[in-house]
Amino acid sequence: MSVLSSRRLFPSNLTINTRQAIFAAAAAVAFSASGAMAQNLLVNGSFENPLGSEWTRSGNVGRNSGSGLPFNTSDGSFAMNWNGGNTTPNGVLQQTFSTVPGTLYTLSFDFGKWEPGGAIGGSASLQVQVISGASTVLDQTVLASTGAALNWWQSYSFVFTATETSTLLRFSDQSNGTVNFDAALDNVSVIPSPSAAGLLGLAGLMASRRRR
Ligand SMILES: [Ca+2]
Ligand SMILES: [Ca+2]
Repeated sequence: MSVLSSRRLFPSNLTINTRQAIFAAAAAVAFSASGAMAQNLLVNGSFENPLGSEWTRSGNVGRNSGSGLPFNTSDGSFAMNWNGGNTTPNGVLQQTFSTVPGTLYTLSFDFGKWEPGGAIGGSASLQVQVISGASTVLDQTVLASTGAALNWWQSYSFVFTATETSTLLRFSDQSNGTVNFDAALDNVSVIPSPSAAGLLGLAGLMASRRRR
């Protein structure tokens, strides 16, 4: 929508504040509509279904029921448990999804540490890699908070730009211990990010309304 066409939406007898309110409401609707269309590109990202071929898994990482413990979930009834019991922290979990080269995406997930005996174990951490084709476009390691008997879930978000049509998301357990704690992962999503051009255009439109 151009500024010129948007002006025609407003009858001339409306006050400027009313026009601004209408425009802000329209912008909010546009934003929420775009959000509703942004579906998670990952399959079974909250681990609510038994793991099939969508996730490739190796090492000590398994799916746990929140109701059956050993820990609560951050979303739904199931989450992934890393280095369960006193097993070696060597789990790897990955999923491939389709991407559009040059497009910006947002990866979000919840990560936490379950330490029923208190902060007497090591550090729970997870390496997060996104590999688009042969290019590593995201490589981060997150460290869980400590000091709570149940998971202290924390939400993380990262953005990356895909370079190929097929992109791999990989989580690898980097915890420096295992006794007295496990690491936990839940609620993983990848969605296309609002384009920078679109956001700038909307910001400019809002600014032009405010100046009037
Ligand atoms: Ca879940
Ligand atoms: Ca453990």
